[in-house]
Amino acid sequence: MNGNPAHATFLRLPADATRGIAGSVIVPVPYDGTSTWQKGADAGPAALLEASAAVELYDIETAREPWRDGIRTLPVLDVPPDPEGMSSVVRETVAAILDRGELPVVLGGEHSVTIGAVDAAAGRFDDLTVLQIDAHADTREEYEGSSHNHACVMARARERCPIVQVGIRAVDASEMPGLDPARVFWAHDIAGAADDSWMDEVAGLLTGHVYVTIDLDAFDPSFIPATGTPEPGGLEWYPVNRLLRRVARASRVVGFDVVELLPAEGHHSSAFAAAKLVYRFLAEIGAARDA
Ligand SMILES: [Mn+2]
Repeated sequence: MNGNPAHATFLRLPADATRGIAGSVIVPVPYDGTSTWQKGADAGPAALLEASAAVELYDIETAREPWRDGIRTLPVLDVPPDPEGMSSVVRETVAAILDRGELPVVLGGEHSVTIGAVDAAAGRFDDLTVLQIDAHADTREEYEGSSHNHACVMARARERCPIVQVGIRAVDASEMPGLDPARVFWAHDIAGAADDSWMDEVAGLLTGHVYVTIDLDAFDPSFIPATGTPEPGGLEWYPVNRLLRRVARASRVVGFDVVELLPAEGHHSSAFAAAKLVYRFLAEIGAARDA
């Protein structure tokens, strides 16, 4: 490997490390235009990319080196401040990646960065399902004057395709009538589950093509505290990894995002966990395609 990328890259891979391979494309979107409580998610992509330099390139669980499948990192996406304009830029960028047969991996930024990515994926795949792993349902029709607020992400997604929601433990009363109990996997039920059979139910609801959006606040704040809205009672590391493995084997994952990292002094473990999560999911997707 040689060559020096002009911008921060995932795993600090040289820009030409896997030239010519149609692999995955990391899309950093440092956007924080609509978040409602703690600000700072715009610093998320840079913190994740910096932490990724410390991720081991060998993945133990799949016995693979996923970077060999090809991982490119785009320069930080230049987006306008309004969420609708930002969503258009993300949509065009992700659509171009999908057109090349590559796998987009969007790094937030706050959760509204997902809207454009889902738009692009739903435009390309008729049988898309969006799997959301999140503490929040994010199904408000509108919030603080915008239909593209981060609290509205899944309301926009379900206009395009079926959705499945995992890890949910914070909703507004107005959202409850619109949630489908058969497609919501509440955090308190997951915490009390005797085994992983709920993951089979999740996989059973998916269609041939799946886009996965991972809000880091889905995880328990005891080990990922650096998010904008940390909710207690979150998911643990290994169950989520097992879920991602099942999803990658049950369906074709056409893209995913990891959002809402809000870097905080003394909490670099959160950025590292986010980086490792991206690499682990790429490992599972690659292993499923090889199988
Ligand atoms: Mn959330």
